Amino acid sequence: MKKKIAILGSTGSIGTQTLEVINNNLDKFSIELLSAHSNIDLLIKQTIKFKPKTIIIGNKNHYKKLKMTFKNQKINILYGEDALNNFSEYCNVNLVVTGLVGKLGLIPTINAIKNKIDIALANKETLVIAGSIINKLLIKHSVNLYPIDSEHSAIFQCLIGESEKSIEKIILTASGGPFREKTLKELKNVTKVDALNHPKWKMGDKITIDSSTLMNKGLEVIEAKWLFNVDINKIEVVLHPESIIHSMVQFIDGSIKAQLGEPDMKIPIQYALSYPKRIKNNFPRYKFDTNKSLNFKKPCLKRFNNLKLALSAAQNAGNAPCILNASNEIVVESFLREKIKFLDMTNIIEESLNKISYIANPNLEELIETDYITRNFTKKIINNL
Ligand code: MN3
Repeated sequence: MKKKIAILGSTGSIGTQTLEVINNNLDKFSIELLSAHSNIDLLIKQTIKFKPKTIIIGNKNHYKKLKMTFKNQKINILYGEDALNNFSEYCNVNLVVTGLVGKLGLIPTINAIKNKIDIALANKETLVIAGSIINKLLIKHSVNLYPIDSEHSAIFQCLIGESEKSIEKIILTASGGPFREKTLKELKNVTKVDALNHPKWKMGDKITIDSSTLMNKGLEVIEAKWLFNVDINKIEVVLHPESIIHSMVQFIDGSIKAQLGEPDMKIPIQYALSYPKRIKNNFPRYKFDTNKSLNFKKPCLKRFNNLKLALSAAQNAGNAPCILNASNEIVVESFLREKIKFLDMTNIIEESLNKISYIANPNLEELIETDYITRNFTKKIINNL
């Protein structure tokens, strides 16, 4: 029987690569639902090719065109955030791939869990905001969540056959992004174009900016904490510019396992879809004879204050990671619109973390409220700059 799949964010970087994987394995997977924000032309192409029963477009302005395009066909066409949040009502699937960006992924993920749909998660912000709530729901509804993030897929693979109790340390590798070697002075004037030019990974704009500020690695530390149930103190970040080792686990006997490969998101995506099996593919292989060295270095928290802020938000827990994430989403958006400079981002996030009220054990409503207040607070700071 084919595994039935829904993809949220099908026109983004994760969505398109998921469809590439599925296109190579049409005997194993079928597409039941696709959602896209506003890239209607690509959504139409994907719909013609993969024949989902339901499609959701975020931007209402495109709804009419979709209706016209598929007017004589039995495709359920929906629009808006409500439809996305409740996507599970409109499909019968075994697994949902959430390739959504930012907080937008939170409610659809919660609804998927409540409807007993397994999750392949690329949307790390969901765990950053509400990891504790998500984990409780996963247990309550016996739902599996498989990481797509390459580092977390690596750790997941290293932990097969191991028990959580024997983990001594998780070692998250980081490419360091395009500004790894830049001084603080040089970072002052880097542009959006420089930041979007990632040396190793081709990804969406938001995560590429997060990689250039190392916020991405901070979010990934928090993501790892919830995925693998480990204390923040047991997670170490190591710069590894070649991005060949995708992450490692050190066990209590001193043994270290690593997962390696070419930096290609299709590998972790395919594994999340096929787990516990592996599927043969023709993706490029890592060649030890042409790649001479792998390098490692400690990240500089002075130059990359975002990583420090994320680690301390993770330590403080409660709604602190939610504040960190909400403020970060707004500053990244403003940096992309060239309203603020590179180093403004980290200063504004720090101010948000200092000023927004702390809640030790927030429920979902309090987290949504924190997110809302933080976004407004951050926008105000930016407008007053
Ligand atoms: Mn990653």
